Amino acid sequence: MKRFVGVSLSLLLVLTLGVLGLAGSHGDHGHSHSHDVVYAVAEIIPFEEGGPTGTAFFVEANGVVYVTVRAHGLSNPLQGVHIHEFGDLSTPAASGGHFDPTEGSHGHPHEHGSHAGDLLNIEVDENGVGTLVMVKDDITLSPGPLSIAGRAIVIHAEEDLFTPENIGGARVAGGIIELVSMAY
Ligand SMILES: [Cu+2]
Repeated sequence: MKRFVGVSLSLLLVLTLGVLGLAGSHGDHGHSHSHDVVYAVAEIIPFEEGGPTGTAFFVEANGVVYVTVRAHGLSNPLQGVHIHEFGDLSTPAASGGHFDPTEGSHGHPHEHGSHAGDLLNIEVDENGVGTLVMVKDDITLSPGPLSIAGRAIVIHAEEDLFTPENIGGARVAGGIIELVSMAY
């Protein structure tokens, strides 16, 4: 299990750096703080034994947050994933509702603005391995009202249809989003 997490984290890093076309973007020494890159990781743990496990990797750069999730042990082709308000996974309900700093509505997109915590569904292959990659411009890792640091990422059992009634069913796994320092 530990090994899976390690391997998958390296994979996420490679994927994300590929998306960013990064490394080079650090070359701007002496420039403003807006060029700082911030990283966070969440180790995703099931609420019940035998449930899904995985890793979420977040990179804040260029004013957006790149989100990459890999998980295994998933059971449906599409399963809802959200950032929930509280970094408490002691019970499925403890993480509260969707992170919603702008008082939006659940959806993707939503005419009144979606919840900042609404992510895409994770796409699951026939082996139960899921991947979710997306870019968010309405959350941050750095401190502020939109920061998801210390909050929870939660995977649901079913597809999120982005309607108030169908947000993905039961909460099956989650992880707390923790800032990490990376040296390059
Ligand atoms: Cu949720």
